[in-house]
Amino acid sequence: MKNILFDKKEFIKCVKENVKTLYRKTMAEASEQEVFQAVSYAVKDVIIDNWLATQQTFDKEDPKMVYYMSMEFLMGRALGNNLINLTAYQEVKEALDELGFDLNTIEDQEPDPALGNGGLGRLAACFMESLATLGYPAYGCGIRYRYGMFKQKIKDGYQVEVPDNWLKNGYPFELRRPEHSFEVKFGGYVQAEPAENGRTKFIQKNYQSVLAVPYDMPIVGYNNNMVNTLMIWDAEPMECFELDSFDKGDYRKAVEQENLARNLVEVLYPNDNHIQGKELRLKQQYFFVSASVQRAVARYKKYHPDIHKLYEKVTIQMNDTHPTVAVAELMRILLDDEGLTWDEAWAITTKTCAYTNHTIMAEALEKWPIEIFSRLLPRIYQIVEEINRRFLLEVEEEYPGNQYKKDKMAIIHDGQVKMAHLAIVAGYSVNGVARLHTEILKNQELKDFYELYPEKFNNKTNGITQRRFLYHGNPLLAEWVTNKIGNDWITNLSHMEKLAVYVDDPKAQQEFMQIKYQNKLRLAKYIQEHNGIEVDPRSIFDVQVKRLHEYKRQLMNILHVMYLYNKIKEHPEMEFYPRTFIFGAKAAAGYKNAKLTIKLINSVADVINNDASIDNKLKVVFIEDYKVSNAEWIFAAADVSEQISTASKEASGTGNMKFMLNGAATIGTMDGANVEMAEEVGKENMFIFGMSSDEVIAHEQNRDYNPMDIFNQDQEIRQVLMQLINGFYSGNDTELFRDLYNSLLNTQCTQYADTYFCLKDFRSYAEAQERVEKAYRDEKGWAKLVMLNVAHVGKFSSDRTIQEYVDDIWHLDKVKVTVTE
Ligand code: 26W
Repeated sequence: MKNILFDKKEFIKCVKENVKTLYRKTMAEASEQEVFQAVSYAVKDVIIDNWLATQQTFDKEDPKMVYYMSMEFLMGRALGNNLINLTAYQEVKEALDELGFDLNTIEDQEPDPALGNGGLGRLAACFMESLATLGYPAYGCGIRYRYGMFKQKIKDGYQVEVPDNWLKNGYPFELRRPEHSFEVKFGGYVQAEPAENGRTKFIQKNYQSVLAVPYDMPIVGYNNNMVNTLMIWDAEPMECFELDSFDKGDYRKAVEQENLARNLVEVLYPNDNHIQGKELRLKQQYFFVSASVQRAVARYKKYHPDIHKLYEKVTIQMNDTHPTVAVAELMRILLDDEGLTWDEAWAITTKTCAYTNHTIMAEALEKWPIEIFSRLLPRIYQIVEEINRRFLLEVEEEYPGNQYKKDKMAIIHDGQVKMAHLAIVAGYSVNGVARLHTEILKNQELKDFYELYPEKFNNKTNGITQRRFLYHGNPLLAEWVTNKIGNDWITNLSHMEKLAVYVDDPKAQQEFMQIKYQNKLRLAKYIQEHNGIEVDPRSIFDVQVKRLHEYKRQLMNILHVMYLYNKIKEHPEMEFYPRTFIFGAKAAAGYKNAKLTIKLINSVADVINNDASIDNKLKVVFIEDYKVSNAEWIFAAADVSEQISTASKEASGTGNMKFMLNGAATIGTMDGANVEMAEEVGKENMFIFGMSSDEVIAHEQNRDYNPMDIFNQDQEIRQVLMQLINGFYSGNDTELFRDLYNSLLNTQCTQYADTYFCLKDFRSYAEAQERVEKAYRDEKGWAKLVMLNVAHVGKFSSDRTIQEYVDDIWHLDKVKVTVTE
């Protein structure tokens, strides 16, 4: 099978052949899952040719590579996007039609590879796609979790977590590469021995080890023959050792090692923005980082004799602090395996590693107890100690006698290893993910480091890939855009600007809103099938989909719904444009208030959706199992995008950009990338409300906010809050939602009540929602507003973000791949 791109017949033949050899079946006998597998293998065949050609080009041209290290890659389904990027979607669709199958249904058979939690993991996936599309050589490095993000079921209004066995039918787009396996060592102790050159050798003894085996996944660039690689590591027991030690009678250790391998990659920690400090998580981190750094160094050494110039060909980007042990692992390899001096090794490492910060939430900052860290990684710990020792000398030099500074900035302090400090000290670049976020890092959170190393700090505002979130997710709008302005937007989103000439054109407005309506019908059908709730596609679809977290304020959203319901009940005559409030969110399994918020949303939905007296003016829907695949449909169908985090808390957000791209209007705070969206499209074309980040930070510092004042003064807010504890939404159970009530008002529960200022911002939010309704009633005005949003979305392509990383941090050259038959 050579080229499906232009040969439908060949493709059909290949699919039939695959069904036969894989399942010993004819097409008529094959299940949809089996057809999915057969089609995917046929597609992989095509990809492989390009993949080989890409590797050959790398071998020949010897370009610098970025190794993007991330605990999470939230890839979403591959089949549809691979077809789009191979520019074969239409042909394959037609081929499958001929075979009597619908491509959409076949795509639906693919499990969502959900090897990530939320924003950070999905960003990594967008970045991989943009790198390939722009023609930059890159490896993604991660973990092949057996179980990804849990599947969410809603039972009796509560979230229930169900394991996500994504590999159960086999995953056609991965390739096991045992020839690139590496050993990773844990525990034991370090022995210092004199070496021939008069130096000291450090040897890890009595350790346990596992074999890291990579699986490669192809990352297909758009229409350019480029195929980069995502390598995700599986852990296998070191078999030879097992037999040996059995012979030596050390059976227990052999079994332990086998268990280590099994447990290591078993499951993704489903926490977002909150660390638990679990030993197994540190093991996962060192496991994939050690294997990836070993592979990077091995690949470099294959072509280059001089290890001192590693940084000329290799750059490592650390996606948050999770892979920060990379710094010490690279030092270890350079010192212990390559025999370099400390200064030589440090000079290389500090030109190779760079760090991206994704959050300022205190509970997300990684700190490891020395006890765990040094026991698990004894040699790595020694190296970190030495990095810390030398760093503190540097601080002493800069701020003589200032012990306070040293305590604050130390990498190891108070019994803990602070990963962010390690990443900043050893990295040559530190970046935030939106302008406001980077400014907060420089002026507040990382102020001390910014003063010491101003040249390291820079901003890279996040972006998203339009190939997935418009072309694939919203084919109707994609086609419309192409008809209007041509298809340059696919690889250069700034071309969307050209739509500006249509925003006042009544025909274009009408077409645009008709497409939105079609997408709302598609989502309404999904909701009917999955939730059994009937929603009116003519109502305003007001959507908040993202991880559930108190700082994202889903609670404020649902409190506002409760408030609206009270108003409608009290004033049935009041004009009210029908609205459907749609939520989708997973809560970390141990996050109580987050889970209770899900229960509250579902309870409010129960009451409101079953109240015939309000004439279908309000509907509330909680979409079960929000994930990349249904996200694409949700963005396409949204009228209103809820981006309502407490200002200063959302580093960037990327959902905000996906909604904007699909023609939804944003109601939001001046937080994260919302600020830059407002700059691009104009504040008047968004619905901005709430305190600024400066105001929030001032209240936090002065501790002068008391939500009780609002409770006492605002009758309507008080009524809503009382409904949390008077059984109104809980079948008379006054205790069910008490914790939520307390989180808003009771100072005994948290350090201070209403930590995220839901009540403080409530009135401003409600008022902004009134503006939304008024704007929506003006059909032409609304069409213009959302079309302007689409026209000004250009900046938020991950292609732009990646180009900035390349220009300012990585300094890569583009590669051109040609495929010869
Ligand atoms: C250890 C637990 C843990 C897990 C994930 C801590 C922290 C994280 C991430 C840093 C959380 C995260 O996904 N942050 C999000 O990153 C996105 C991409 O940059 C931003 O758009 C979001 O604003 C930010 O919350």
